[in-house]
Amino acid sequence: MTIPIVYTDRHLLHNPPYEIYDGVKESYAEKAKRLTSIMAALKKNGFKNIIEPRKFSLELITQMHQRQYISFLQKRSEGLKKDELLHPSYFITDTYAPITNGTYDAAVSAVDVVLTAAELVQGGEPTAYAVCRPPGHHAEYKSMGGYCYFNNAAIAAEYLSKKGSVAILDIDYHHGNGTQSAFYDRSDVLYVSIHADPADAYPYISGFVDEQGVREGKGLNKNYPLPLGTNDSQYAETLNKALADVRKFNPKYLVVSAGFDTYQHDPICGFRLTIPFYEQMAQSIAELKLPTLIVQEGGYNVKDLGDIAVSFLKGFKKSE
Ligand code: OKP
Ligand code: ZN
Repeated sequence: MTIPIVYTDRHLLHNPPYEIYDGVKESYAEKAKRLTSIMAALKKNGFKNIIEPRKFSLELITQMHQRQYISFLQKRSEGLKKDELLHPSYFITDTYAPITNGTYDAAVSAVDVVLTAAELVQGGEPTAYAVCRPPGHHAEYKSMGGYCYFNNAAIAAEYLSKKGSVAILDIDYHHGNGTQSAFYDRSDVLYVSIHADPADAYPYISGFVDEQGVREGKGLNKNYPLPLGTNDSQYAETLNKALADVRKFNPKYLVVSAGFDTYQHDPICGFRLTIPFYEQMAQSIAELKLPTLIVQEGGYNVKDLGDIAVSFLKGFKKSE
């Protein structure tokens, strides 16, 4: 049996035509085709255990997001015509998370995907992969931003944390400000992130080394910013430090916020990781021998995204 892959095409409902960067309209990098690329490559490479998500109660979203925020997104989304785009004035941190008619439904579907995969891991599956979009790790308690609306990984980690402690390893190129803030004062959830130095890259205002958690969460937030141009061996060295943090915390579950925008040919990012390195990375993660939920975050090279995902999953298969 191969790794269960949870996927639904309801994400297609969200496909904004453009984003605004420094006042200029650009093509939207977080394209629906990203997941098409991943699913095609997985099927082609023998990952055939594909599962439709089941519907979860919306109450699980309210554990990580304010009710007014959730209903704002729903109402604004559903009030739009098919081709309308809204950059709201409230509940938003930047110009990279516009609302369209299908945004709310797609965002809810991503939560269903990640919770279905979390449930499998909780039920004894060693690894499950949630192929979801829109991504989540920039979404905070009451704000959307950076292509994110609901924080899929945080909602799943919260769900798993009811049964035991959780470590979140965020390997997306960008710092997951939303996930960090969700668990910043908690002792039962560790957040460890490797990302481009926020001095050079989005989200600019968080992801620095001195953000280490507060109160019961003190010491349980770890940021590893890396310079532009980081390559495989430099990344591997930092990954080992991050994995040592996870080992020391000794959690019951691991959630990996898996962004593939660290890839050398990503169109909007600046690291230099190669496709075979993702398998190596996954093997090191799998050596933790923890029940692991993989949550799709970023990754914008539509053409190569599928090959990266396949390489990554191969690293987990070896440990089965
Ligand atoms: C989301 B995830 C480029 C600027 C856009 C927004 C990045 C959001 C990344 N035109 N910056 O973490 O991959
Ligand atoms: Zn990213």
